[in-house]
Amino acid sequence: MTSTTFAAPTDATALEAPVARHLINGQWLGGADATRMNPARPDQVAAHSPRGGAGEVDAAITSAVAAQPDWAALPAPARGAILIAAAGLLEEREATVAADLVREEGKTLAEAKGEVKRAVDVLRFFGSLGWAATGDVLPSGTPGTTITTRREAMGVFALITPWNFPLAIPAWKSAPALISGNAVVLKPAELTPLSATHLARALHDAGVPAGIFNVVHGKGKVVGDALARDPRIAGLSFTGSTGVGLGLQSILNARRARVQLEMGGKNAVLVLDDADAAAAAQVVAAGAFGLTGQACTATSRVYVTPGVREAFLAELVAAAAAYVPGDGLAPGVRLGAVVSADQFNQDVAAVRGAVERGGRLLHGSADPDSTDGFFFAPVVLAGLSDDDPAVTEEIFGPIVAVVEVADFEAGLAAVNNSRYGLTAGICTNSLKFSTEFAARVQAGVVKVNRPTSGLDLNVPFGGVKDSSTNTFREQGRTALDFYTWGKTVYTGI
Ligand code: UN1
Repeated sequence: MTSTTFAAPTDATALEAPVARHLINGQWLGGADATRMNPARPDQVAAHSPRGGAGEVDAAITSAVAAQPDWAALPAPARGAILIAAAGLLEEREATVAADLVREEGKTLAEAKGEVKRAVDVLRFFGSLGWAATGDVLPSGTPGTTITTRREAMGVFALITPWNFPLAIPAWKSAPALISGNAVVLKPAELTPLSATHLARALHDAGVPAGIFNVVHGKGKVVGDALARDPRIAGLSFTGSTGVGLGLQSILNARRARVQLEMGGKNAVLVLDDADAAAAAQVVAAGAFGLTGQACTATSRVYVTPGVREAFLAELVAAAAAYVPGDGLAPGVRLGAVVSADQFNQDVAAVRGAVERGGRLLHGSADPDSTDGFFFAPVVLAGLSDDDPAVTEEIFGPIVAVVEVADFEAGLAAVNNSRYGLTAGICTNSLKFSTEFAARVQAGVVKVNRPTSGLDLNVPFGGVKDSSTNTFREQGRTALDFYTWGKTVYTGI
């Protein structure tokens, strides 16, 4: 099965799936060293990709360092026009890009198309910021003096991105870096090499100069580590697990380079007595089971007060039944495959452990069959204690634990009793409780009567506690702060 090939590799015609390539100094390079199987079709190859090493990282950074000053010297609207042209190319290629994304990641076609649209919108949003003001004019206490602030490119940024949004996350890190005049070296997740290559191809075809946008595929421990340790990298933005993120942070901090981390979550929703039980169940199901629960913003804990508990659980079980798992490319499938055997086994182990500790399985199974693909029906667990690992630890699957709490105060305390603080939700019709919740919850994103996952691209995103570096936010105009340094200019005339 061949849908797309990148460059014109001599060996690719013999291969049965698309081939991802490194993009280094404007050249498509690398062989088919790694094979990615489709998580929904265990016998189908989804992609081939090269495995880079220190040599590829060095070549990419060297070309980025050489090309960056000319890129930064271009007028910002000219850089923006290239990003906007790349958005158009990605949009034209939507059918291929979305299908490749489904085959390599497992999510549904509707979710993949949504992700392509998001990447397109991100490129257009940051492209249009080429025309926007990037500083202020301020008064000075000294007569005859004006103060202006500027934001300037910093050089070369390393981006390390996960498999769960393999197109949108590379886009929302690259676009603010590029519009600000930086060069980029992207290391995408090894499980999903095609989506990042589609982004690279759109940027390359739209006219991003050689060396300004580079992709090096390969293992995190090899490519990611080499990027983090290279002193020519001005900063590194990472989305992935908390363990890996904290390791990268210590490398970057040692040489005082800039670092932005988006890591784990254990996002909770508090459902109060006054909520509409059916609407709350839809909100929780979308947050917990959408994207197969494989989002760091996914809902995985629910605290519910006694008056609505029974009705909410019945509605949640009914809502879960509508998330039929299967091949994301098949019609009617609402729950895509789990990304890999490792993740599938972790999900199974988490559910089995919870059941062994006395958890009641209200929907789903502790023994799913993965012979025909990593399909995992949504799991609703009840009867667990507050400190059960299924209630406190990130699982990253379509699994939600429901715990009863006495009232709003107890619920808020339970939501905040976590090492993580990415997103948090409340379902209520009370202005008083929703306002109190938004003010007192320890999370970077708060959703009232809306799923914890799903973000608008024009507003800041990031978490607190172990979810994030708590410094620079992603997305929206705020994203530019990470990729630029500030300068304050006093002018006397
Ligand atoms: C979303 O909820 O739409 O990796 C995006 C993640 C987050 C992005 C979530 N950084 O899941």
